[in-house]
Amino acid sequence: MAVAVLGLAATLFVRPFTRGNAAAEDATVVRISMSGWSQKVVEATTDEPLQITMVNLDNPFHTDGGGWHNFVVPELDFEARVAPERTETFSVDVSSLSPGDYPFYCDICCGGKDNPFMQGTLRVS
Ligand SMILES: [Cu+2]
Repeated sequence: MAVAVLGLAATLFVRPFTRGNAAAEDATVVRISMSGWSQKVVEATTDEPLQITMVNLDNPFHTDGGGWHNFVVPELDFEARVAPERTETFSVDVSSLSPGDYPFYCDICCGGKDNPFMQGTLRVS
């Protein structure tokens, strides 16, 4: 009983700080803000899905896009959005791609995909 109560207390204590901010252990972590991606090249292999954790550093008071960012891979028709000051981990299935370089970008803010800071390369091997 004591263990259960402690467990519940721990859950209640921890949850507000982790909800929406859980990063998968093996995920590739990229940070995004109005000044661009922390990583211009993200590597993946065709034999396993890319686990990517996107950390949105911006707050909701940005007039351009309200602080939201997204991760778009046009080649895959893939889009994931991350709310201001949140962290999301998602899985990208790259198995349909041939090895090579593919663009990714954020097109919510700052000139979108035409802004060099909002672009990167998905490198598939
Ligand atoms: Cu953005």
